[in-house]
Amino acid sequence: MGRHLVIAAAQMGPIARTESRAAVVRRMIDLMRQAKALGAEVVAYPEATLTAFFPHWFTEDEDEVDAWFERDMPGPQTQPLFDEARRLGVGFHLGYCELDMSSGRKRRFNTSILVDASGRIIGKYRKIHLPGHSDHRPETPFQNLEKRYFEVGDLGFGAWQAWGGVAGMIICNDRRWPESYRVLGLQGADMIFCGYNTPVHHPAAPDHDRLGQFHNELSMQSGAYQNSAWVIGIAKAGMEEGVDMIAGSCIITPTGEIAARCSSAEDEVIVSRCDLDLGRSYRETTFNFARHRRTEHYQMIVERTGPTPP
Ligand code: ING
Repeated sequence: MGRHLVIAAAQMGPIARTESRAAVVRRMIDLMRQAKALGAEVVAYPEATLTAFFPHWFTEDEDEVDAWFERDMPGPQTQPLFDEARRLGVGFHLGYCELDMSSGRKRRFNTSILVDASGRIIGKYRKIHLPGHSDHRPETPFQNLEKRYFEVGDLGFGAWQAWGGVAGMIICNDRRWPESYRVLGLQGADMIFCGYNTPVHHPAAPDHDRLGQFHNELSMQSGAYQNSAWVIGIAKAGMEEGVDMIAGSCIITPTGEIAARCSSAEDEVIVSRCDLDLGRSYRETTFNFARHRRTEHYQMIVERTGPTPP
């Protein structure tokens, strides 16, 4: 009898700048109930689930920026989500914007957590690959100011024993970098959760737009296959404050196949009964790191800064 876990991806449609946390949490609870009714044991929400994706616009008003962040998790506005999860007996993944004061100064991170059915936070991750720019670019149709509003994550890529397996997290742009998955694969991750807010249009490279959904799936399918892990990609989707974002939330098997995919750009739940042993034959053969990886040789290549001179 394999280790099975029913995982749901709870895709969120657009969140308005003026939408209250309470209203968003009500939407999230509705999705959690739908997922539970479909047999879900774990419900995964997107990156920065609680608010509109504010890095898409510029502000210098520090109080306005701080209003997009959570000082406590759970806090008064997110406690109802934790309470409902406990009532339903489900665990969840949550992406949110974290304001941390523990070091005596204000630090802001693009963060995600794993929470078990009792409401205990199993693990926390802070986004490492921050795309975009820190300067205001008024000439572009929208901004991506993650480098302005967030610090680079300082927790590395962690993996934790959870739900009968090993779970890890990456966030959005992290999914485009193979290292993100590999560091988790080296820790034996069976499942990797990845929320994202991805505009259809890429102002810096508009010719990439037509391949946005393809690159989304290519990145996550590759990461899943090359590290023998389930990858759960969860979008904040649709036209949000004038920025159209891709949907395509999906649950990907360790073989690299898409087991379930959302069909809308709205609030939508998909579920998959995940066999956590499905990656075993790959980890023991094709991707047997101990037998086949040769990091000592990689190190030599990495030290080179360009092609071998003639
Ligand atoms: N968003 C986008 C992402 O990596 C992006 C930014 C889009 C970068 C397309 C490169 C190409 O999906 C976030 N929030 O990282």
